[in-house]
Amino acid sequence: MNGAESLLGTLVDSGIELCFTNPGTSEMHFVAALDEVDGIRCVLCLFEGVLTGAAAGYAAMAHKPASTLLHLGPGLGNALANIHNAKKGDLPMVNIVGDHATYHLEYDAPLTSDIAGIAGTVSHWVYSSRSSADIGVDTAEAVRQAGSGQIATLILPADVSWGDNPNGRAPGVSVPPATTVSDARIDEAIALLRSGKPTMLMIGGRDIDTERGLMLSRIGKAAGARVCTETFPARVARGAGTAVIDRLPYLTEMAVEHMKEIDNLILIGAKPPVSFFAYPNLPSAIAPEACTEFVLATVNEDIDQVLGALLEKLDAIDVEPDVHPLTLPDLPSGDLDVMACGAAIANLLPENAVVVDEGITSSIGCFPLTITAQPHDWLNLTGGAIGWGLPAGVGAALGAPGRKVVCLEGDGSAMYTISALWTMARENLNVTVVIFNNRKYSILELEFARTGARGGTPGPKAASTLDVGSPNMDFVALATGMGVAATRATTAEEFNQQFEAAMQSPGPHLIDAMVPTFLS
Ligand SMILES: Cc1ncc(C[n+]2csc(CCOP(=O)(O)OP(=O)(O)O)c2C)c(N)n1
Repeated sequence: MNGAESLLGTLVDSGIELCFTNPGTSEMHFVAALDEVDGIRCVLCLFEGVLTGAAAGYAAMAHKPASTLLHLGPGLGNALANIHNAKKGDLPMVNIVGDHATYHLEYDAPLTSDIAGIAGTVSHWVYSSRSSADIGVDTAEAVRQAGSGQIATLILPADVSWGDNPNGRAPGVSVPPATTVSDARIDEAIALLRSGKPTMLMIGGRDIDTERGLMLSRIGKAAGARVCTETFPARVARGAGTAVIDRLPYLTEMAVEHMKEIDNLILIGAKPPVSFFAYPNLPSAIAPEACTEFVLATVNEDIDQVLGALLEKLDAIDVEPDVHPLTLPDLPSGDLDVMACGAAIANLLPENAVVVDEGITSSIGCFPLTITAQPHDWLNLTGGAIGWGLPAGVGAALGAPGRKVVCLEGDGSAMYTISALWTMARENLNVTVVIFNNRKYSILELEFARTGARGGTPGPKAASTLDVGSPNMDFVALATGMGVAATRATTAEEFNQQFEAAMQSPGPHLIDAMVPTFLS
């Protein structure tokens, strides 16, 4: 057995079933090992940012990491933005980055670079394997480090990959359960809830599933506390039968307003809320200065245990949660705009769908309209780096087989990682992409005004940097050029018909929805 075979075998024995790849010469023995070691599916992506975005979407749905295969420092560099997004969402990933053979590094060949330095910016753990005999153990350690929410990057020199490994595979690793929260900490939270002061429970984390939401609603009602999710949790269950829970608004002004009466903020898997950006005259921290922020559970602690304990101690088990009914908006007619798309999506979304949200300004319209649709999961962009949505759609489809995935995409965001469409076609993934083709970086027009730059009004050069409509992008041509069936919708009736058809047939589809900007 060579090093690469030992590495792959150890991944398989640790429950890793997927490797998103974009290899080069230094990874050829790894690639060869894919045919020697059973149990791992390899999915080719044509740009490294696609494969790490796919790994993030997969982890959100599968509750475990995928592995990635990246080509030295430049391949890793291309992948960084979506590793960053996964890191901010506390989603696990095991990156394998090929390197030159150890003895070749001193020659400073063209692709030589500081891989560990690049990896360190987005990884919790980085290690360069030193010998073929140890690669199995190193791989097991990478999986252990990734656990349920960290980024582990293992550098694999070519000679470690091709050298003999007398030790074979290392024993597989299983992820330990989340850490339990002490009774003392739970009692402190209860004291805050009983303090008589206005208190908010804010939940976040990798997965706010239906059960967690319902528990939180009961607890909030029993304690007389407001309940809220963080602005962009990695995954949240929504739709009919899920609990009525506010989401902290994105805009700083609105978020501050949302929390201005709060004296105690109890955080469950959520971080203390902060403004997405700094703006002149707006605070960075969202909660009022005098508010007590209390971390009841971090994202890596046992959120179910904490919610269960609160339910019991507050006598909330029999409290009826506030639950969304099933209420579908009528199918729209006439001109096509974001609200019409949102109404059609809400009306036609199948039960158990997964919505990947990178619709940027267009999602402001679609989000509220879908809250009483059929039950579904909603994946958010956790790290703010756009170019995540289409890749995350790839990963979500692979991590949740049998479920329909709907990607809501801004036209600008889609272009960063447009080659994800090719992987959707090649793997025949059950993904419907809705492009909100508004021909603008619309959010940046708003942000320009909010920052107060140039008095809030862009000059012609500035305006040209926010306008992606010249030339217009033809997403039907782009998609069909990569093997994805695509149609263009210019009226609400066309959108209804195309979205319904896409919901009823498996495989990838793209709808190029010609809409005015939501903010116009
Ligand atoms: C990696 C990265 N580059 C640039 C940005 C800045 N940025 C934020 S939103 C945006 C444009 C989004 O445009 P689009 O997807 O068309 O959505 P719209 O604003 O029109 O709704 C840009 C460039 C970013 N967030 N991340």
